[in-house]
Amino acid sequence: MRCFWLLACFVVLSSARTSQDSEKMRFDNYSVYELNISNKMQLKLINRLCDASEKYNIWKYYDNQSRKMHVMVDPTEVKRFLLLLKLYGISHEVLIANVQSLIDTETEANSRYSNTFGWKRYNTLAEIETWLDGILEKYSNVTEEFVVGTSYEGRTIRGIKISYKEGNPGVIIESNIHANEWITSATATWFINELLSSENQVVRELAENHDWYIVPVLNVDGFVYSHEKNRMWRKTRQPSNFSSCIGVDPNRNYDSHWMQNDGASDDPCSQVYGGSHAYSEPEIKAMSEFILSIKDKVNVLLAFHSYGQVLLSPYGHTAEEFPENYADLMQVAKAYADAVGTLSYGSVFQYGSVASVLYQATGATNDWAYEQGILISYTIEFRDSGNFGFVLPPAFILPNCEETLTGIIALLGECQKLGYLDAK
Ligand code: 0X9
Ligand code: ZN
Ligand code: ZN
Repeated sequence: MRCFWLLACFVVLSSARTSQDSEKMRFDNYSVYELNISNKMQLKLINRLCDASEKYNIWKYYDNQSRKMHVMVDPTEVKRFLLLLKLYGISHEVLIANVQSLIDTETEANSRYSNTFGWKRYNTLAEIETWLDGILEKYSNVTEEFVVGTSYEGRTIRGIKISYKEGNPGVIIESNIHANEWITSATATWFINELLSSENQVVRELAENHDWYIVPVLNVDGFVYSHEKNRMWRKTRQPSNFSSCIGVDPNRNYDSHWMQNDGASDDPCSQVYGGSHAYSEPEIKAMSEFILSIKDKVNVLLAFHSYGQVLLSPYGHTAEEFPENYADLMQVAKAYADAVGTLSYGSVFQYGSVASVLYQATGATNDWAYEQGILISYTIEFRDSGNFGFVLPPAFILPNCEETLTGIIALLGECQKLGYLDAK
C-alpha cells in the first residue's frame, strides 16, 4: 500500500514537472527600459543587478558611444527597479511596455497566414527545413545542400550553396547564431529565394557572379527552444557542469581571443557566457571547421544579427587596435549604409569596429573569420534600434529583407572596386 502511494506521488510530481516544462514562458507586463548611464557607479549597479537576478535581462549592453542600455524587467521587480534608478539618478524611458503583446502580434500573424511558409510571419525550424528541401529540389542545377554538423541536441545544421558557375568569389552568410534574433533567419531565407528567383538584373548579377554559402539557422537547438519555450532565449542548449544554468553564448565561443579582455563572461548564467573552453559548443566547433574547409574560396563573411542597425567590423577584443584594412572595411560598410539610406524607409545604419562602437566582445564569428584570412568580415545588426528589439513585428520582415539586399549589393560592389573579390 505504502509503495503504491509513493509511486502515485512520484507520478503526480513528475507529471507536474513535465507539464510545467512544456509550458511556454509568458512575458505579460515585462517591460524594456532604456537607461542613460552617466557614470561608472550606475553601470556597476545595473550590471550587478542583472547578474544577480533572473528578473532582469539585458537586451542591449552598455556602449561608450550611446551610453545607453536596454533592460527587460520582470513586472514583480519594477517597483524596486524604479526606486534604484531614482536613488542612483539614472534617467530612463520605457521602450516596450508589455513584451507579451509583441509576442502576441507574432502569434496572430501565424494564424492570419495560416501557418504556411512565407515572410509575413516567422517560420519555425521545421517549416524552414521543409521549405529548404523544396528549394533544393526546384533549383537543383545551381544549388547544393551542405551539412555543417550536429547540434548538442542532435539536430542537423544545414546550409545551402548557390553557385551558377565555376571560379566565383565566395560569400558566407551565418544567421541565427543567437536564437532569439528571428529576423535573421527570416531575412536569410528571403535572400536565398531572391538569389534564385529574382528577375531583377542587379540581383541576377549578384546571384550568378558569387558563390553563396548560407546557413539560415546555426543555433538550431536554441531556435527551437525560442519558438517552443522561451521567446527570449539567446544561447545554445548544452547544460553546464558547474551550474544549473543552461547554454553558452555561441558568439563568444570561437577561438579568437577567447575570454580575454572581459569580452565574455565566465558565469554560466550570463547571457554572454563564453563556455568552458573555446569550441565547447558543437555548433561552433562544426561551423569553424566548415569555414576552414572552404576559406580559400571565400572572400566575404556576413554574420546576421539583431538588433541595432549597425555594421560591425573587427576587432571585438580591443578598441586600441584596428585591422590593417580598416579604412577599406569602413568604406565598404559606408557603401552598405548609404545604399540603405537611399530607400524610402529611411533606416539609418552606423558602422565601425565592434570594440569601438559597441563593447569588447571576444570569440565572435566575424573576428575569428577575419583572423583566418577572410578580410571582409562583418556582423550586421538588423532592425531596429529598440522600439521592438528582438521581437520585431512580422510586418517589418519584408522591409528589413529589402534593406539587406540593397545593402549587400552595395557592399559587394564596393568590395569589387577595392579588389577584394579577386581570386585568392
Ligand atoms: O554581442 C554580440 O554577440 C553581437 N550583438 S547582439 O546584440 N546580436 O548579441 C555583436 C557581435 C559583434 N561581433 C564581434 N564581437 N566581433
Ligand atoms: Zn584559444
Ligand atoms: Zn546577435
